[in-house]
Amino acid sequence: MQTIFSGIQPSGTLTIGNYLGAIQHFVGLQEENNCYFCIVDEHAITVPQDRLKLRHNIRSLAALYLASGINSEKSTLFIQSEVPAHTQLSWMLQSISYIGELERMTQFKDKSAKSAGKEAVSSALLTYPPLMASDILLYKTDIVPVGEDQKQHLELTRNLAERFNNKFNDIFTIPEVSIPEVGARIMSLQNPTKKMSKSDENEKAYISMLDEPKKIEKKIKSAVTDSDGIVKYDKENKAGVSNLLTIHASCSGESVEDLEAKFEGKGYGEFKQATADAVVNVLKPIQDRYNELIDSEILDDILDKGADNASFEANKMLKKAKKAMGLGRVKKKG
Ligand code: ATP
Ligand code: LTN
Repeated sequence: MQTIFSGIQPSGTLTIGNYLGAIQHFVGLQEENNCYFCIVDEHAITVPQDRLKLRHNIRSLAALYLASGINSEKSTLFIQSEVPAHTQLSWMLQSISYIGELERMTQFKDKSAKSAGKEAVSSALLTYPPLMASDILLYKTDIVPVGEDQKQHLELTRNLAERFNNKFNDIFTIPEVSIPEVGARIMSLQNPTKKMSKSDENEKAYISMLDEPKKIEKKIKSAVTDSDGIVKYDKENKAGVSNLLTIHASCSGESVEDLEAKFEGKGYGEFKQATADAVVNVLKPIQDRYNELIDSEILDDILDKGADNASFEANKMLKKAKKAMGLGRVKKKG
């Protein structure tokens, strides 16, 4: 049995990208492994958040994890800020992180470029990766399932773990990254060279997991494609159509080649309609379960239990790390 850890930020309502690139794969992993799934709210505040919206998004993300098939009997589902060991270990890992390596992170560069100059970028955006490393390392994680965009953060996590182990004591497991073959990088519907993101300011760029069927249809119909009218996978020259093919294939279970054959000689109208139907088919049952869970006490019970279980495990590793670094004291006896 292996230990799996992954996290999602409550920075908006999850998109079909988060589902296909991440959650969908988490569900299958629960059967054979020891899984931790985290709502990383402390990562979300590395960019400004409205407090009421953040509160709502945290609860909503918990309900979406469960509605998508995360089973609290098999996995630990918890909120990062409810387990203080994460920020505690993160401080210690910051002390062995170099500013240069943190500044090289693509996510830092992209997100800080969006803000108006360095003054408006929080220092937490820069120290985001050591917090992510601490999420992972606290649980002796073997495998981290994520979308493609997180590969660089995982490499840094491995480097930090090795650096710590070499410098102090060999306590951390070096985690492996796991990236799905299809769906690892769902692109924006409005700009198919950019990844679909739940915090995109243009609502038409993403499909939210809670969008109503009509809205999904509308967004897919207005997705940017090209003018040659051929349904064919060609990421370089037909990024929009290729992205829709990936979404369609991941949702319906058909292969991209089968879909190309099925829509040969047919226009984008028919293809887009079928893509919307495939997405709705996947999301509708999830939305129904979500509505039952969102205001229930069951959700609170699951999150309480998750935080207790995670704290118990995380505190053991935190203690080891403090000891390895020489923090605190050893009590005198007698
Ligand atoms: P934000 O836009 O707020 O930075 P995000 O939409 O990129 O957020 P995260 O919370 O950072 O989402 O990511 C949660 C998980 O979903 C991660 O494993 C990430 O790799 C995956 N993921 C995010 N966007 C996509 C995407 N467009 N395609 C595939 N996987 C994705
Ligand atoms: N940085 C990730 C979210 C995240 C995460 C983690 C993923 C925070 N901690 C630990 C895997 C494991 C993101 O932006 N998607």
